[in-house]
Amino acid sequence: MQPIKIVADSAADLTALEGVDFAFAPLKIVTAEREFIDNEALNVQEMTDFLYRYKGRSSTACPNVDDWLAAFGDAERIICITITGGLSGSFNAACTAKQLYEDRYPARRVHVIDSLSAGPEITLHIEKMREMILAGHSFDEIVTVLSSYKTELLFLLESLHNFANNGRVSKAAAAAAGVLGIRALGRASDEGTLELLVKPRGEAKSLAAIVQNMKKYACCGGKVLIAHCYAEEAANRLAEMIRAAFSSVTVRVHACRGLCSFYAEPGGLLIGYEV
Ligand code: X90
Repeated sequence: MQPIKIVADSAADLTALEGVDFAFAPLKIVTAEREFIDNEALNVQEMTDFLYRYKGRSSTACPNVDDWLAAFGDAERIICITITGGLSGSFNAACTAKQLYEDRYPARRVHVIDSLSAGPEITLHIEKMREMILAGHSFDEIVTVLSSYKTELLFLLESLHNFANNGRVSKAAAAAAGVLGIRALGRASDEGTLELLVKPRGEAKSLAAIVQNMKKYACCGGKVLIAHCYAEEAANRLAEMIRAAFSSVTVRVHACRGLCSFYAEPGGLLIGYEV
């Protein structure tokens, strides 16, 4: 059987994956003064500090076709997952790379998945791929199982400034929802865009609202991954609340890498879970 490589972009918050062939294509965080490549060498703390002080415009850029081809390397079988195509060009670039790759090497196969999400929801799908590869499943079996692997993403953001400034939500919509500079809880919509749910006040109410919406949006007591942007304490507190609310969950907490930190902003939490 052909070995299978997992390829993602840096929105998955993973720089390495044990026991399987893995590579990722980094996104970039761009300012007039400095550009940050979201790879394993990025010092996220230093980037966040710089952005906090920086008064100019900042934006992001998705991997281009060559970045994806570099991540594909020379693998025979590739399963590739991207940040939501609803907010980024990453998925389109990966699809173009797949076409070129398969034309150039007719015996090779690339399956590209639009996660319609970001951060820990992508990580869950990658962990599922990894488990299946290690258990010896075939490329086709893994692709089939993944297509019906159901997960959700909730996010608690301190501000939507970087989304609004980059046209990922319209300024008018953000202003109408009253979320500029205000904490908002939302979910990744079925189209892979931001769906705002509530504007909770204070940390206790915010964390309670997350648990409440996990119930509403079908948390099944399986795996939960919490990614935080400089909010480790809140993330750990939330993990305890989730363990208390759902029997049989396994909850893990990790820090966002560059791209997710840029959009989540300090204080932000992303919660991916199985449904
Ligand atoms: O430049 C680019 O192509 C990247 C644009 C990325 C925009 C989305 C980043 C999301 C980061 C923040 C909260 C969760 C959002 C839910 C997505 C549906 C994570």
